[in-house]
Amino acid sequence: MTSNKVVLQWLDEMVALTKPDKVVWIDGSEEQLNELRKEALATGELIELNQDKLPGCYLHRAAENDVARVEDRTFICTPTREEAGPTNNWMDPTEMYDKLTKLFDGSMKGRTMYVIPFLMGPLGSPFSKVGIELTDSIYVVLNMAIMTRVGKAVMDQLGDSEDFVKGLHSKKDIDPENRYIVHFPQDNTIWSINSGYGGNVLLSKKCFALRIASYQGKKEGWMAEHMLILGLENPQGEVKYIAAAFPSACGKTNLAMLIPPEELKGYKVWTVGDDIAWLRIGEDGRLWAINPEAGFFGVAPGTSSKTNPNALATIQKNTIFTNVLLTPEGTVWWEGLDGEPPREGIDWRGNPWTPESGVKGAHPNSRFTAPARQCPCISPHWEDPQGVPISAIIFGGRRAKTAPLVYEAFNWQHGVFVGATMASETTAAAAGAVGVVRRDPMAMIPFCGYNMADYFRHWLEMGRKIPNPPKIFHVNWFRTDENGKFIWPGFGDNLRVLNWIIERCEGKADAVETPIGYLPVPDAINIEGLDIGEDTMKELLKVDKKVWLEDVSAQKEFFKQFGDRLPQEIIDELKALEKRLSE
Ligand code: OXD
Ligand code: MN
Repeated sequence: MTSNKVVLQWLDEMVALTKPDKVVWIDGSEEQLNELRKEALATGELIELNQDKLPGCYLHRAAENDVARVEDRTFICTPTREEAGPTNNWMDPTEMYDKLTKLFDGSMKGRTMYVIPFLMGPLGSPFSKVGIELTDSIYVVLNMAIMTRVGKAVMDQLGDSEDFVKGLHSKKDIDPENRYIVHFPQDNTIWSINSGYGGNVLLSKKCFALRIASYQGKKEGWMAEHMLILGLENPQGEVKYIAAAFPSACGKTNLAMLIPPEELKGYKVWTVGDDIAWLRIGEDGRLWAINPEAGFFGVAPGTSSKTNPNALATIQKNTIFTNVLLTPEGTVWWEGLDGEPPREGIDWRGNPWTPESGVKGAHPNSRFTAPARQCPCISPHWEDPQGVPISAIIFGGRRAKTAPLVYEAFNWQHGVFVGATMASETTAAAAGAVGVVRRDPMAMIPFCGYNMADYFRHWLEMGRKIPNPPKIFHVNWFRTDENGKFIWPGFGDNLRVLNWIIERCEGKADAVETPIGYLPVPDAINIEGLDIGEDTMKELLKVDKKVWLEDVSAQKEFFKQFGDRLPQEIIDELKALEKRLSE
C-alpha cells in the first residue's frame, strides 16, 4: 500500500518483535471491514445485534478487569522526568523500551497484525495528522474505522513523509499486572499492551489526539485540547462557535448535541466534535478549531431521549456497543435509557440478568462507538479543512457551592488562570468518596503529554500570539441548594447560558464586575418558562468570598507541586484574586 521507507522499516521492526503469523493492511474498504466483522462474529469477539432494529450494529464484551482507562499504568516517557512533570507517571525511555520490548516479544504469535493507517482531521486539511496503529485486535480495527478516517487515502496523504505517529498495540493476555499505556512524545510513539479497552487501545484518541498532540502543539505553536466544539445558530441564522472543556462526567457529549428548550425554538446547536479540539491561529487572527476524530466514543448509561435525543438517534445503525446489556430481541439496554428496563437480558459480564438481579445490566462505563456523520445535528462544517472560528472558550466543572452558573474571565491571562484552577467534585457514579474536589486544569490532567506548568506557559504564549483571541468563560451547571438538589435545570436549558456568552462576545450583554470575573446582570439570562425565581437566580450567581478564599488555599496547595516551573503570570493571578476577595 505504500513505498514509504520509514513506514516499511518501522513495520519490519515491529513484526520482528511481535512475530505475528500474518500482516494485513487495512485499506478502508467496506468489503474488508465486512470480512473482519464476519471473523469477529465467528470467534465471539462481536455479537450480532438485531439487524432489522439496529442495522450494522454489534455488541462486544470486554474482559471484566479491562473496562476503563488505567491512569496509574499510563506513562509519559520523555527524556527527563521534569519534562513529563509531576502530574504524569514517568520512566526513563530506555528503561521503558526495554521493559516493553520483553512484553511485546512474540505477543502476536498465532495472530494477525493489522496495519491501520489513520488520519486525524478532515482528509486534505493542512491541520490533519497521520498515524499508523499496529494491532492484533479486530475490535480495534473496527472501532478505529469509525473513530478516524482509515485506509489507502491516508497513506497517499502521507506520501514519503516521516511525519506520522507510530502506534503499537497488542492485547496480549489482557493481564492487568502487565498492562501499560506508554507515550514517547519525542519519538511520536505510543505502545499499549495487555488491554482491549477503547481509551487504552484506540491509540488515535487520548493517546495521539491529546497526549502526543499536546506535545506537538507546544513545539509547533498550536493546541490540542480536551474540548467539545459546537456551533450556536441564532434565529437570524448566524452561527458562532464555542469550544468547551469539562472533566469526565460533566455532560460534554450532551452539551455538544443540545436541543433548545421550547422558549428558544429559533436557536439551534450544531455539533462539530464532542471530545477533542485541535486549535490553531487562522490567517484572520482568530482561533480556528478542527475535530480530529470522525466518531463518538460515548458513555451509554444515562443516554436517553431526555438527556440526549441526538446521541440516541446517532446510534441506531453502524454502531459498536461495548459492555451494555443484551435484550432477548437482540437490542441493547443500559441504566438510564427511556422506559421500563427489559424483563430479562444478558448483562455486560455475559450472565443472565433481570431487574431483580441486584447488579447493573450495563457497565457504568459501557460505550457506543458511532460515526459522527450520523448525528442529526452534525455541523455542515464539521469536516471543513480550515475548521471553524472560535468565539468563546468555556471551562466547567461540577461544583456544589463555589462557582456561579457562569462568569467571564477579565482577559486571556486571567482566563488561563481560570482554566488552570478548574476543579470538579466526585459523584456517586465513581468509586471513592463523594464530593471530593479534584483539580483538573483544562480537564487535561490525564491527557497532557508534558509538564503541566509548561502547558500553562504555552496557553499564555498562545494568548500573546492570537490577535483576536476568543473570550474565556467558566460555567457550573451543578450548583445545589441546602438539600443537595440541583437548582439549575441543565440539559437544553444550558442554551440560555450559552446565549449570554455569545452576547458577551458580541458586546451586547451587560455584566457586573466581581472579584472572580464578570457575572451576568440579574436579568441578563433568559429564564422565561423556567420554574426559577429571583432568589434562585441570585443563588446561582452568588460569589461567596469565604468559600472562594478557601478555594484559593486549595489552588495554592495544588500549584505547589510545579515548584519554580509554574509561570509567574499564574502566581500573579492567584495573588490578585486573593486580594480582590479580601477587599
Ligand atoms: C473519555 C474521557 O472517554 O474523557 O472521553 O474519559
Ligand atoms: Mn474525554
